[in-house]
Amino acid sequence: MLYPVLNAKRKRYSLDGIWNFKQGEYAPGVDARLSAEDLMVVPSSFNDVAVESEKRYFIGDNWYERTFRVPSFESDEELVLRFGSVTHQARVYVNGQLLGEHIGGFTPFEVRIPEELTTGKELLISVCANNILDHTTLPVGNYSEEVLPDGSVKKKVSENFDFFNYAGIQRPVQLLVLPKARIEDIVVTYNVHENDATVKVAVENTANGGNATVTILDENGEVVAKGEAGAELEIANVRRWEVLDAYLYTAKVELFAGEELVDEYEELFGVRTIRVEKGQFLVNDKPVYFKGFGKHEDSYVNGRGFNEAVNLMDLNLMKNMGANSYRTAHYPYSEEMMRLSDRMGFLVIDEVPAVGLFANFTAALSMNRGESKPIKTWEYYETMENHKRALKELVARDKNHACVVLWSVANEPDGAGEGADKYFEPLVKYVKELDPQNRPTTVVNIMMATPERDLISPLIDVLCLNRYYGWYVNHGDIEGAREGLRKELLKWQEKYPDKPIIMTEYGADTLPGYHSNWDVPYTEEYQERFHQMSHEVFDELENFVGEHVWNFADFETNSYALIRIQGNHKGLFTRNRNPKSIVKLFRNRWNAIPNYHYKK
Ligand code: GCB
Repeated sequence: MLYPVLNAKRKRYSLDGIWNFKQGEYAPGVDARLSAEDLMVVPSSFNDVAVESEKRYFIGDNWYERTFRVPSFESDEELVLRFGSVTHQARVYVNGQLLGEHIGGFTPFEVRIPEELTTGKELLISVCANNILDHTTLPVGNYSEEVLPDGSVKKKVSENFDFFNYAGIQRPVQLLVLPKARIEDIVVTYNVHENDATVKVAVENTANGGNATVTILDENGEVVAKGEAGAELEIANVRRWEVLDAYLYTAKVELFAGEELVDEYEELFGVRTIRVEKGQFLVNDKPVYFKGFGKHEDSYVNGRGFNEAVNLMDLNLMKNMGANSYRTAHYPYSEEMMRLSDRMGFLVIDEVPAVGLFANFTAALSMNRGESKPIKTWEYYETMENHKRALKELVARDKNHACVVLWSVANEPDGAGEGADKYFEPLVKYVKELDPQNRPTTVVNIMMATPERDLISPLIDVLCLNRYYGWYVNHGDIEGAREGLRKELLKWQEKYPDKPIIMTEYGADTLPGYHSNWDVPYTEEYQERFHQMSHEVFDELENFVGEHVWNFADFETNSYALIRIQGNHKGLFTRNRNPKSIVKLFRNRWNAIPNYHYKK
Protein backbone atom coordinates (compact mmCIF):
# COMPACT_ATOMS: atom_id res chain seq x y z
CA MET A 1 0.00 0.00 0.00
CA LEU A 2 1.38 3.39 -1.00
CA TYR A 3 2.15 6.00 1.62
CA PRO A 4 -0.01 9.10 1.04
CA VAL A 5 1.83 11.95 -0.66
CA LEU A 6 1.12 15.37 -2.09
CA ASN A 7 2.07 16.02 -5.70
CA ALA A 8 0.64 17.42 -8.93
CA LYS A 9 -1.79 14.49 -9.24
CA ARG A 10 -2.52 13.67 -5.62
CA LYS A 11 -3.84 15.77 -2.80
CA ARG A 12 -4.05 15.00 0.87
CA TYR A 13 -5.83 16.79 3.66
CA SER A 14 -5.29 16.05 7.29
CA LEU A 15 -8.34 15.10 9.35
CA ASP A 16 -6.28 15.04 12.53
CA GLY A 17 -7.29 17.18 15.46
CA ILE A 18 -10.18 17.18 17.89
CA TRP A 19 -13.06 14.76 17.21
CA ASN A 20 -16.24 14.18 19.21
CA PHE A 21 -15.97 11.02 21.24
CA LYS A 22 -18.17 8.44 22.92
CA GLN A 23 -17.63 5.03 24.45
CA GLY A 24 -20.30 2.35 24.23
CA GLU A 25 -23.39 1.97 22.12
CA TYR A 26 -24.03 4.35 19.26
CA ALA A 27 -25.66 4.17 15.85
CA PRO A 28 -24.11 6.81 13.62
CA GLY A 29 -26.27 8.87 11.29
CA VAL A 30 -26.69 12.45 10.14
CA ASP A 31 -29.62 12.97 12.48
CA ALA A 32 -27.99 11.39 15.51
CA ARG A 33 -24.68 13.13 15.84
CA LEU A 34 -22.35 12.88 18.77
CA SER A 35 -22.25 15.99 20.89
CA ALA A 36 -19.05 17.79 21.78
CA GLU A 37 -19.56 16.83 25.43
CA ASP A 38 -16.67 14.41 25.21
CA LEU A 39 -13.70 15.05 22.94
CA MET A 40 -10.70 13.11 21.74
CA VAL A 41 -7.54 14.02 19.88
CA VAL A 42 -6.57 12.19 16.71
CA PRO A 43 -4.03 10.68 16.54
CA SER A 44 -3.52 9.42 20.08
CA SER A 45 -4.45 6.53 22.31
CA PHE A 46 -7.67 7.59 24.01
CA ASN A 47 -6.71 5.95 27.27
CA ASP A 48 -4.50 8.51 28.99
CA VAL A 49 -6.18 11.52 27.41
CA ALA A 50 -9.60 10.42 28.71
CA VAL A 51 -8.40 10.66 32.35
CA GLU A 52 -11.28 9.01 34.27
CA SER A 53 -10.51 5.40 35.20
CA GLU A 54 -13.62 3.94 33.62
CA LYS A 55 -12.74 5.65 30.34
CA ARG A 56 -9.06 4.71 30.45
CA TYR A 57 -9.83 1.05 30.95
CA PHE A 58 -12.94 0.95 28.78
CA ILE A 59 -13.28 -2.10 26.55
CA GLY A 60 -15.68 -2.14 23.63
CA ASP A 61 -16.68 0.39 20.96
CA ASN A 62 -14.90 3.75 21.02
CA TRP A 63 -16.64 6.20 18.69
CA TYR A 64 -14.98 9.15 17.01
CA GLU A 65 -16.88 11.66 14.92
CA ARG A 66 -16.30 14.88 13.03
CA THR A 67 -17.45 16.70 9.92
CA PHE A 68 -15.44 18.05 7.05
CA ARG A 69 -16.16 20.12 3.98
CA VAL A 70 -15.58 18.34 0.70
CA PRO A 71 -12.76 20.02 -1.22
CA SER A 72 -13.26 20.62 -4.91
CA PHE A 73 -12.17 17.78 -7.17
CA GLU A 74 -12.42 16.78 -10.82
CA SER A 75 -14.62 14.14 -12.41
CA ASP A 76 -11.59 11.89 -13.02
CA GLU A 77 -10.71 11.97 -9.32
CA GLU A 78 -12.19 10.35 -6.25
CA LEU A 79 -12.11 10.73 -2.48
CA VAL A 80 -10.46 8.17 -0.25
CA LEU A 81 -10.19 8.13 3.52
CA ARG A 82 -6.87 6.82 4.75
CA PHE A 83 -6.14 5.62 8.26
CA GLY A 84 -2.57 4.99 9.45
CA SER A 85 -4.04 2.65 12.06
CA VAL A 86 -7.16 2.16 14.13
CA THR A 87 -6.69 -0.14 17.11
CA HIS A 88 -7.77 -2.90 17.04
CA GLN A 89 -10.84 -3.17 14.77
CA ALA A 90 -12.37 -0.38 12.78
CA ARG A 91 -15.69 0.45 11.20
CA VAL A 92 -15.90 3.60 9.13
CA TYR A 93 -19.17 5.40 8.34
CA VAL A 94 -19.80 8.46 6.23
CA ASN A 95 -23.18 10.15 6.73
CA GLY A 96 -24.24 7.06 8.65
CA GLN A 97 -23.39 4.66 5.82
CA LEU A 98 -20.93 1.89 6.64
CA LEU A 99 -18.15 2.19 4.07
CA GLY A 100 -15.48 -0.12 5.36
CA GLU A 101 -14.13 -2.33 8.11
CA HIS A 102 -10.62 -3.29 9.07
CA ILE A 103 -9.19 -5.89 11.42
CA GLY A 104 -5.78 -5.35 13.02
CA GLY A 105 -4.64 -2.33 14.98
CA PHE A 106 -1.26 -1.53 13.46
CA THR A 107 -1.53 -1.39 9.68
CA PRO A 108 -3.05 1.23 7.39
CA PHE A 109 -6.24 0.92 5.38
CA GLU A 110 -8.27 2.99 2.97
CA VAL A 111 -11.97 3.50 2.40
CA ARG A 112 -13.35 4.96 -0.81
CA ILE A 113 -16.13 7.52 -0.47
CA PRO A 114 -18.78 6.74 -3.11
CA GLU A 115 -19.51 9.52 -5.56
CA GLU A 116 -23.14 9.93 -4.55
CA LEU A 117 -22.07 10.94 -1.06
CA THR A 118 -19.74 13.68 -2.24
CA THR A 119 -22.36 15.96 -3.71
CA GLY A 120 -23.23 17.49 -0.34
CA LYS A 121 -20.83 20.12 0.93
CA GLU A 122 -20.32 18.65 4.37
CA LEU A 123 -19.71 15.04 5.32
CA LEU A 124 -20.07 13.40 8.69
CA ILE A 125 -17.42 10.80 9.39
CA SER A 126 -17.86 8.36 12.27
CA VAL A 127 -15.24 5.80 13.20
CA CYS A 128 -15.67 2.97 15.64
CA ALA A 129 -12.43 1.69 17.19
CA ASN A 130 -13.11 -1.53 19.01
CA ASN A 131 -10.41 -2.59 21.46
CA ILE A 132 -11.53 -6.12 22.32
CA LEU A 133 -8.77 -8.72 22.21
CA ASP A 134 -9.58 -12.39 22.44
CA HIS A 135 -8.32 -15.80 21.40
CA THR A 136 -8.75 -15.05 17.70
CA THR A 137 -7.01 -11.67 17.61
CA LEU A 138 -3.44 -10.43 17.45
CA PRO A 139 -2.30 -9.59 20.05
CA VAL A 140 -4.02 -12.32 22.07
CA GLY A 141 -6.15 -11.26 25.02
CA ASN A 142 -8.49 -13.03 27.41
CA TYR A 143 -11.95 -11.60 26.94
CA SER A 144 -14.74 -11.82 29.48
CA GLU A 145 -18.01 -10.12 30.36
CA GLU A 146 -19.25 -9.23 33.83
CA VAL A 147 -22.88 -8.53 34.56
CA LEU A 148 -23.04 -5.56 36.93
CA PRO A 149 -25.73 -5.19 39.65
CA ASP A 150 -27.69 -2.79 37.42
CA GLY A 151 -27.87 -5.48 34.73
CA SER A 152 -25.41 -3.81 32.39
CA VAL A 153 -22.53 -5.79 30.95
CA LYS A 154 -18.94 -4.77 31.49
CA LYS A 155 -16.50 -6.04 28.89
CA LYS A 156 -13.03 -6.95 30.05
CA VAL A 157 -9.73 -7.88 28.45
CA SER A 158 -6.85 -9.28 30.42
CA GLU A 159 -3.76 -8.81 28.27
CA ASN A 160 -1.75 -11.86 27.38
CA PHE A 161 1.27 -9.63 26.96
CA ASP A 162 3.31 -7.10 28.86
CA PHE A 163 2.26 -3.72 27.51
CA PHE A 164 -0.77 -1.54 28.04
CA ASN A 165 -3.62 -2.21 25.64
CA TYR A 166 -3.59 1.31 24.22
CA ALA A 167 -6.23 1.85 21.54
CA GLY A 168 -8.18 4.28 19.41
CA ILE A 169 -7.30 6.17 16.25
CA GLN A 170 -3.62 6.03 16.96
CA ARG A 171 -2.14 7.20 13.66
CA PRO A 172 -2.99 10.03 11.23
CA VAL A 173 -6.26 10.19 9.29
CA GLN A 174 -6.25 11.79 5.88
CA LEU A 175 -8.64 12.60 3.12
CA LEU A 176 -6.99 11.83 -0.21
CA VAL A 177 -8.04 13.15 -3.57
CA LEU A 178 -6.69 10.61 -6.04
CA PRO A 179 -6.98 10.11 -9.77
CA LYS A 180 -9.46 7.32 -10.54
CA ALA A 181 -6.89 5.86 -12.93
CA ARG A 182 -4.00 5.60 -10.54
CA ILE A 183 -0.90 3.82 -9.35
CA GLU A 184 -2.06 1.32 -6.76
CA ASP A 185 1.22 -0.28 -5.75
CA ILE A 186 4.92 -0.19 -6.52
CA VAL A 187 7.25 -3.13 -5.97
CA VAL A 188 10.98 -2.51 -6.08
CA THR A 189 13.36 -5.44 -6.50
CA TYR A 190 16.96 -5.54 -7.61
CA ASN A 191 20.03 -7.67 -8.20
CA VAL A 192 23.43 -6.33 -7.40
CA HIS A 193 26.53 -7.42 -9.28
CA GLU A 194 29.68 -5.85 -7.96
CA ASN A 195 29.32 -2.12 -8.64
CA ASP A 196 26.13 -2.19 -10.64
CA ALA A 197 22.51 -2.99 -9.91
CA THR A 198 19.65 -4.16 -12.08
CA VAL A 199 16.49 -2.65 -10.67
CA LYS A 200 12.94 -3.66 -11.47
CA VAL A 201 10.09 -1.36 -10.51
CA ALA A 202 6.79 -3.18 -10.98
CA VAL A 203 3.65 -1.07 -10.95
CA GLU A 204 0.07 -2.02 -10.28
CA ASN A 205 -2.47 0.44 -11.62
CA THR A 206 -6.18 0.93 -12.10
CA ALA A 207 -5.98 2.63 -15.49
CA ASN A 208 -7.63 0.81 -18.33
CA GLY A 209 -4.74 -0.18 -20.59
CA GLY A 210 -2.49 2.29 -18.76
CA ASN A 211 1.22 2.10 -19.07
CA ALA A 212 3.78 3.32 -16.56
CA THR A 213 7.30 4.61 -16.96
CA VAL A 214 10.01 4.70 -14.32
CA THR A 215 12.78 7.21 -13.85
CA ILE A 216 15.39 6.51 -11.21
CA LEU A 217 17.04 9.52 -9.63
CA ASP A 218 19.97 9.68 -7.28
CA GLU A 219 20.13 11.88 -4.20
CA ASN A 220 21.22 14.86 -6.28
CA GLY A 221 18.17 14.49 -8.47
CA GLU A 222 20.25 13.23 -11.43
CA VAL A 223 18.61 10.62 -13.64
CA VAL A 224 20.53 7.35 -13.39
CA ALA A 225 18.16 5.05 -15.28
CA LYS A 226 14.89 5.25 -17.17
CA GLY A 227 12.49 2.78 -18.79
CA GLU A 228 9.16 1.00 -18.68
CA ALA A 229 7.67 -0.26 -15.43
CA GLY A 230 8.68 -3.85 -14.87
CA ALA A 231 11.72 -3.56 -17.15
CA GLU A 232 15.25 -4.22 -15.95
CA LEU A 233 16.95 -0.90 -15.38
CA GLU A 234 20.69 -0.65 -14.84
CA ILE A 235 22.23 1.61 -12.22
CA ALA A 236 25.94 1.79 -12.91
CA ASN A 237 28.24 2.41 -9.94
CA VAL A 238 25.37 1.97 -7.57
CA ARG A 239 25.78 3.50 -4.16
CA ARG A 240 24.63 1.02 -1.54
CA TRP A 241 22.40 1.71 1.40
CA GLU A 242 24.69 0.94 4.32
CA VAL A 243 24.08 0.67 8.03
CA LEU A 244 23.93 4.23 9.43
CA ASP A 245 25.09 5.50 6.06
CA ALA A 246 21.88 5.44 4.10
CA TYR A 247 21.64 6.29 0.44
CA LEU A 248 18.20 6.50 -1.10
CA TYR A 249 17.29 6.50 -4.75
CA THR A 250 13.94 7.73 -5.99
CA ALA A 251 11.83 5.69 -8.37
CA LYS A 252 9.61 8.23 -10.07
CA VAL A 253 6.67 6.40 -11.57
CA GLU A 254 4.46 8.10 -14.17
CA LEU A 255 1.24 6.52 -15.28
CA PHE A 256 -0.17 7.27 -18.72
CA ALA A 257 -3.58 6.53 -20.18
CA GLY A 258 -2.79 6.82 -23.86
CA GLU A 259 -0.69 9.98 -24.15
CA GLU A 260 -2.07 11.56 -21.04
CA LEU A 261 -0.18 11.60 -17.76
CA VAL A 262 -2.81 10.55 -15.20
CA ASP A 263 -0.81 9.84 -12.03
CA GLU A 264 2.66 10.03 -10.58
CA TYR A 265 4.37 8.80 -7.45
CA GLU A 266 7.90 8.91 -6.07
CA GLU A 267 8.99 5.87 -4.11
CA LEU A 268 12.27 6.02 -2.19
CA PHE A 269 14.37 2.90 -2.01
CA GLY A 270 17.84 1.82 -0.97
CA VAL A 271 19.97 -0.82 -2.63
CA ARG A 272 21.42 -3.35 -0.22
CA THR A 273 21.72 -7.09 -0.09
CA ILE A 274 20.92 -9.41 2.81
CA ARG A 275 22.06 -12.97 3.24
CA VAL A 276 22.17 -15.40 6.13
CA GLU A 277 25.04 -17.80 5.83
CA LYS A 278 27.28 -19.92 8.03
CA GLY A 279 26.05 -18.41 11.25
CA GLN A 280 26.43 -14.83 10.03
CA PHE A 281 23.98 -12.12 8.99
CA LEU A 282 25.39 -10.38 5.93
CA VAL A 283 24.41 -6.92 4.76
CA ASN A 284 26.07 -6.02 1.48
CA ASP A 285 28.10 -9.23 1.84
CA LYS A 286 29.60 -8.10 5.15
CA PRO A 287 28.80 -9.69 8.50
CA VAL A 288 26.83 -7.19 10.52
CA TYR A 289 26.52 -6.88 14.31
CA PHE A 290 23.12 -5.69 15.55
CA LYS A 291 23.43 -3.16 18.39
CA GLY A 292 20.22 -1.72 19.69
CA PHE A 293 16.88 -2.28 21.28
CA GLY A 294 13.56 -3.87 21.58
CA LYS A 295 11.29 -0.83 21.76
CA HIS A 296 7.69 0.20 22.13
CA GLU A 297 5.62 2.96 20.67
CA ASP A 298 4.94 4.48 24.06
CA SER A 299 5.04 7.99 25.44
CA TYR A 300 3.37 10.05 28.13
CA VAL A 301 -0.13 11.31 27.27
CA ASN A 302 -0.04 10.02 23.66
CA GLY A 303 0.28 6.40 24.81
CA ARG A 304 0.82 4.41 21.61
CA GLY A 305 -0.44 7.36 19.57
CA PHE A 306 1.76 8.65 16.78
CA ASN A 307 4.42 10.95 18.19
CA GLU A 308 6.97 11.84 15.56
CA ALA A 309 9.07 14.02 17.87
CA VAL A 310 9.51 11.03 20.18
CA ASN A 311 10.34 8.79 17.21
CA LEU A 312 13.08 11.08 15.99
CA MET A 313 14.40 11.69 19.48
CA ASP A 314 14.60 7.94 20.07
CA LEU A 315 16.51 7.36 16.86
CA ASN A 316 18.81 10.29 17.66
CA LEU A 317 19.47 8.87 21.12
CA MET A 318 20.13 5.46 19.61
CA LYS A 319 22.56 6.87 17.09
CA ASN A 320 24.30 8.83 19.79
CA MET A 321 24.82 5.60 21.73
CA GLY A 322 26.28 3.80 18.73
CA ALA A 323 23.18 1.66 18.18
CA ASN A 324 22.33 0.63 14.63
CA SER A 325 19.11 -1.35 14.91
CA TYR A 326 15.86 -2.08 16.69
CA ARG A 327 12.92 -4.45 16.67
CA THR A 328 9.35 -3.21 16.29
CA ALA A 329 8.30 -5.10 19.42
CA HIS A 330 5.47 -6.19 19.46
CA TYR A 331 3.55 -4.80 16.46
CA PRO A 332 4.24 -2.85 13.27
CA TYR A 333 5.33 0.71 14.02
CA SER A 334 4.09 3.71 12.06
CA GLU A 335 4.94 4.11 8.39
CA GLU A 336 6.64 7.38 9.30
CA MET A 337 9.01 5.50 11.64
CA MET A 338 9.92 3.11 8.81
CA ARG A 339 10.63 6.05 6.52
CA LEU A 340 12.82 7.71 9.16
CA SER A 341 14.71 4.45 9.66
CA ASP A 342 15.33 4.16 5.90
CA ARG A 343 16.63 7.71 5.90
CA MET A 344 18.90 7.27 8.91
CA GLY A 345 20.19 3.80 8.03
CA PHE A 346 18.81 1.75 10.92
CA LEU A 347 18.31 -1.99 10.60
CA VAL A 348 14.80 -3.02 11.58
CA ILE A 349 13.45 -6.36 12.68
CA ASP A 350 9.83 -5.94 11.62
CA GLU A 351 7.31 -7.73 13.84
CA VAL A 352 3.60 -8.51 13.49
CA PRO A 353 1.40 -8.22 16.61
CA ALA A 354 1.64 -11.97 17.22
CA VAL A 355 2.29 -11.78 20.93
CA GLY A 356 0.57 -13.71 23.70
CA LEU A 357 0.45 -17.00 21.79
CA PHE A 358 1.20 -19.01 24.89
CA ALA A 359 -1.82 -20.34 26.74
CA ASN A 360 -0.18 -20.93 30.10
CA PHE A 361 2.17 -18.06 30.40
CA THR A 362 2.64 -14.36 30.01
CA ALA A 363 5.52 -12.06 30.85
CA ALA A 364 3.19 -10.08 33.09
CA LEU A 365 2.19 -13.26 34.93
CA SER A 366 -1.34 -11.99 35.07
CA MET A 367 -3.11 -14.29 32.67
CA ASN A 368 -5.10 -17.43 33.12
CA ARG A 369 -5.75 -16.53 36.70
CA GLY A 370 -8.20 -19.10 37.85
CA GLU A 371 -7.36 -21.62 35.12
CA SER A 372 -6.53 -24.85 36.88
CA LYS A 373 -5.12 -27.15 34.26
CA PRO A 374 -2.58 -26.54 31.51
CA ILE A 375 -4.04 -25.69 28.13
CA LYS A 376 -2.57 -26.74 24.81
CA THR A 377 -1.81 -23.47 23.03
CA TRP A 378 -2.02 -24.77 19.49
CA GLU A 379 -5.39 -26.44 20.03
CA TYR A 380 -6.80 -23.61 22.08
CA TYR A 381 -6.23 -20.40 20.12
CA GLU A 382 -7.81 -19.57 16.79
CA THR A 383 -5.43 -16.94 15.54
CA MET A 384 -4.32 -18.41 12.22
CA GLU A 385 -6.58 -16.32 10.00
CA ASN A 386 -5.67 -13.04 11.67
CA HIS A 387 -2.02 -14.04 11.80
CA LYS A 388 -1.98 -14.49 8.02
CA ARG A 389 -3.81 -11.24 7.53
CA ALA A 390 -1.30 -9.38 9.72
CA LEU A 391 1.66 -10.83 7.83
CA LYS A 392 0.10 -10.01 4.50
CA GLU A 393 -0.60 -6.41 5.46
CA LEU A 394 2.83 -5.89 7.00
CA VAL A 395 4.72 -7.17 3.99
CA ALA A 396 2.45 -5.22 1.64
CA ARG A 397 3.20 -2.05 3.60
CA ASP A 398 6.92 -2.47 4.28
CA LYS A 399 8.28 -4.52 1.37
CA ASN A 400 10.23 -1.67 -0.25
CA HIS A 401 11.93 -0.45 2.92
CA ALA A 402 15.69 -0.87 2.92
CA CYS A 403 15.68 -0.68 6.73
CA VAL A 404 13.61 -3.87 7.05
CA VAL A 405 16.06 -6.77 7.09
CA LEU A 406 14.26 -9.49 9.02
CA TRP A 407 10.59 -10.44 9.45
CA SER A 408 9.52 -11.45 12.93
CA VAL A 409 6.55 -13.78 12.60
CA ALA A 410 5.82 -13.80 16.35
CA ASN A 411 7.18 -12.92 19.77
CA GLU A 412 7.55 -15.66 22.37
CA PRO A 413 4.95 -18.17 21.23
CA ASP A 414 4.67 -21.53 22.91
CA GLY A 415 7.49 -22.96 20.80
CA ALA A 416 7.79 -26.19 22.74
CA GLY A 417 4.05 -26.84 22.79
CA GLU A 418 2.78 -29.74 20.73
CA GLY A 419 1.79 -28.46 17.29
CA ALA A 420 3.98 -25.31 17.29
CA ASP A 421 5.80 -26.46 14.17
CA LYS A 422 2.53 -27.22 12.39
CA TYR A 423 1.23 -23.77 13.23
CA PHE A 424 4.35 -21.88 12.13
CA GLU A 425 5.43 -23.81 9.08
CA PRO A 426 2.74 -22.38 6.76
CA LEU A 427 3.22 -18.90 8.21
CA VAL A 428 6.96 -18.82 7.62
CA LYS A 429 6.38 -20.13 4.12
CA TYR A 430 3.71 -17.51 3.56
CA VAL A 431 6.02 -14.59 4.44
CA LYS A 432 8.63 -15.94 2.05
CA GLU A 433 6.04 -16.11 -0.72
CA LEU A 434 4.78 -12.61 0.02
CA ASP A 435 8.12 -10.85 0.24
CA PRO A 436 9.48 -9.78 -3.17
CA GLN A 437 12.88 -9.20 -1.54
CA ASN A 438 12.99 -12.62 0.05
CA ARG A 439 14.20 -11.44 3.44
CA PRO A 440 15.05 -13.91 6.19
CA THR A 441 12.53 -14.76 8.88
CA THR A 442 12.52 -15.36 12.60
CA VAL A 443 10.15 -16.27 15.41
CA VAL A 444 11.39 -14.74 18.66
CA ASN A 445 12.03 -17.51 21.14
CA ILE A 446 10.91 -17.71 24.77
CA MET A 447 13.07 -19.16 27.54
CA MET A 448 10.88 -22.26 28.06
CA ALA A 449 11.45 -23.29 24.46
CA THR A 450 14.98 -24.49 25.14
CA PRO A 451 17.26 -25.77 22.36
CA GLU A 452 16.18 -29.31 23.27
CA ARG A 453 12.44 -28.61 23.25
CA ASP A 454 11.81 -25.86 20.74
CA LEU A 455 9.98 -26.95 17.58
CA ILE A 456 10.13 -23.71 15.60
CA SER A 457 13.88 -23.08 15.19
CA PRO A 458 14.37 -25.54 12.32
CA LEU A 459 11.87 -23.47 10.29
CA ILE A 460 13.53 -20.06 10.57
CA ASP A 461 16.73 -18.37 9.39
CA VAL A 462 17.85 -16.43 12.45
CA LEU A 463 17.65 -17.51 16.08
CA CYS A 464 16.27 -14.61 18.09
CA LEU A 465 16.31 -15.31 21.81
CA ASN A 466 14.75 -13.42 24.71
CA ARG A 467 16.61 -14.37 27.88
CA TYR A 468 16.52 -13.03 31.39
CA TYR A 469 19.39 -14.77 33.19
CA GLY A 470 19.97 -12.54 36.22
CA TRP A 471 16.35 -11.38 36.29
CA TYR A 472 13.54 -13.94 35.93
CA VAL A 473 16.05 -16.74 36.51
CA ASN A 474 19.08 -16.37 38.80
CA HIS A 475 17.46 -13.23 40.17
CA GLY A 476 20.20 -11.24 41.91
CA ASP A 477 22.79 -13.91 41.16
CA ILE A 478 25.12 -12.57 38.48
CA GLU A 479 27.57 -15.48 38.49
CA GLY A 480 24.82 -18.09 38.34
CA ALA A 481 23.31 -16.12 35.50
CA ARG A 482 26.60 -16.05 33.64
CA GLU A 483 26.88 -19.80 33.83
CA GLY A 484 23.28 -20.41 32.74
CA LEU A 485 23.44 -17.97 29.85
CA ARG A 486 26.74 -19.29 28.56
CA LYS A 487 25.62 -22.89 28.78
CA GLU A 488 22.41 -22.25 26.89
CA LEU A 489 23.93 -20.12 24.16
CA LEU A 490 26.58 -22.74 23.50
CA LYS A 491 23.84 -25.33 23.10
CA TRP A 492 22.04 -23.22 20.49
CA GLN A 493 25.25 -22.62 18.60
CA GLU A 494 26.10 -26.29 18.62
CA LYS A 495 22.65 -27.40 17.52
CA TYR A 496 22.24 -24.81 14.75
CA PRO A 497 25.77 -23.90 13.61
CA ASP A 498 24.53 -22.20 10.45
CA LYS A 499 21.98 -19.95 12.10
CA PRO A 500 23.14 -16.62 13.51
CA ILE A 501 21.98 -15.79 17.04
CA ILE A 502 20.60 -12.43 18.14
CA MET A 503 19.65 -11.73 21.74
CA THR A 504 16.42 -9.86 21.07
CA GLU A 505 15.70 -9.22 24.75
CA TYR A 506 17.78 -9.09 27.91
CA GLY A 507 17.29 -6.62 30.70
CA ALA A 508 16.70 -5.83 34.36
CA ASP A 509 14.08 -3.51 35.85
CA THR A 510 15.84 -0.50 37.30
CA LEU A 511 14.57 2.48 39.23
CA PRO A 512 16.86 5.45 38.67
CA GLY A 513 18.18 6.86 41.91
CA TYR A 514 18.21 3.46 43.63
CA HIS A 515 21.73 2.48 44.56
CA SER A 516 23.51 -0.30 46.37
CA ASN A 517 27.01 -1.57 47.03
CA TRP A 518 25.76 -5.11 46.49
CA ASP A 519 23.99 -7.02 43.77
CA VAL A 520 20.56 -5.70 44.62
CA PRO A 521 17.97 -5.95 41.83
CA TYR A 522 16.27 -2.69 40.78
CA THR A 523 19.36 -0.60 41.58
CA GLU A 524 21.38 1.19 38.91
CA GLU A 525 24.48 -0.79 39.93
CA TYR A 526 22.70 -4.08 39.41
CA GLN A 527 21.59 -3.05 35.94
CA GLU A 528 25.23 -2.32 35.07
CA ARG A 529 26.49 -5.61 36.46
CA PHE A 530 23.72 -7.48 34.65
CA HIS A 531 24.56 -6.00 31.27
CA GLN A 532 28.31 -6.21 31.73
CA MET A 533 28.02 -9.90 32.50
CA SER A 534 25.72 -10.47 29.51
CA HIS A 535 28.13 -8.73 27.16
CA GLU A 536 31.07 -10.76 28.38
CA VAL A 537 29.19 -13.92 27.51
CA PHE A 538 27.95 -12.58 24.15
CA ASP A 539 31.52 -11.79 23.15
CA GLU A 540 32.60 -15.39 23.71
CA LEU A 541 30.32 -16.75 20.97
CA GLU A 542 31.26 -16.85 17.34
CA ASN A 543 27.74 -17.02 15.89
CA PHE A 544 26.36 -14.36 18.18
CA VAL A 545 25.55 -11.46 15.86
CA GLY A 546 23.54 -8.99 17.86
CA GLU A 547 22.25 -7.59 21.12
CA HIS A 548 18.94 -5.82 21.56
CA VAL A 549 18.42 -4.63 25.10
CA TRP A 550 14.96 -4.86 26.57
CA ASN A 551 13.99 -2.07 26.57
CA PHE A 552 14.97 1.25 25.07
CA ALA A 553 12.80 3.14 27.56
CA ASP A 554 10.50 2.32 30.46
CA PHE A 555 6.96 1.79 29.22
CA GLU A 556 3.39 1.49 30.44
CA THR A 557 1.92 -1.94 31.12
CA ASN A 558 -1.19 -3.32 32.71
CA SER A 559 -0.94 -1.45 35.98
CA TYR A 560 -2.59 -4.24 37.93
CA ALA A 561 0.17 -6.76 37.28
CA LEU A 562 1.90 -7.80 40.46
CA ILE A 563 5.46 -7.36 39.20
CA ARG A 564 4.95 -3.99 37.54
CA ILE A 565 5.30 -0.65 39.31
CA GLN A 566 3.63 1.85 36.99
CA GLY A 567 4.97 -0.07 34.07
CA ASN A 568 8.03 -1.99 33.00
CA HIS A 569 11.31 -0.43 34.11
CA LYS A 570 13.87 -2.31 32.08
CA GLY A 571 14.55 0.77 29.97
CA LEU A 572 18.01 2.26 29.64
CA PHE A 573 16.03 5.50 29.56
CA THR A 574 13.08 6.46 31.69
CA ARG A 575 9.71 6.83 30.03
CA ASN A 576 10.40 10.54 29.47
CA ARG A 577 13.78 9.68 27.90
CA ASN A 578 16.11 10.65 30.74
CA PRO A 579 19.18 8.41 30.79
CA LYS A 580 19.79 5.96 33.62
CA SER A 581 23.43 5.62 34.75
CA ILE A 582 23.89 2.61 32.49
CA VAL A 583 23.64 4.58 29.27
CA LYS A 584 27.33 5.51 29.57
CA LEU A 585 28.29 1.85 29.62
CA PHE A 586 26.38 1.16 26.43
CA ARG A 587 27.64 4.28 24.71
CA ASN A 588 31.23 3.17 25.33
CA ARG A 589 30.64 -0.40 24.27
CA TRP A 590 28.61 0.26 21.14
CA ASN A 591 30.72 3.09 19.85
CA ALA A 592 33.66 0.69 20.05
CA ILE A 593 31.88 -2.12 18.17
CA PRO A 594 31.96 -1.62 14.39
CA ASN A 595 28.75 -2.19 12.42
CA TYR A 596 30.49 -4.78 10.28
CA HIS A 597 33.07 -7.48 10.93
CA TYR A 598 32.84 -7.44 14.73
CA LYS A 599 32.88 -11.22 14.96
CA LYS A 600 34.96 -11.51 11.76
C1 GCB B 1 9.43 -10.69 27.50
C2 GCB B 1 8.46 -10.10 26.54
C3 GCB B 1 8.30 -8.60 26.72
C4 GCB B 1 8.28 -8.26 28.20
C5 GCB B 1 9.58 -8.69 28.82
C6 GCB B 1 9.65 -8.42 30.32
O1 GCB B 1 9.93 -11.75 27.32
O2 GCB B 1 8.75 -10.39 25.20
O3 GCB B 1 7.13 -8.20 26.09
O4 GCB B 1 8.03 -6.91 28.43
O5 GCB B 1 9.74 -10.07 28.65
O6 GCB B 1 10.15 -7.37 30.72
O7 GCB B 1 9.18 -9.23 31.09
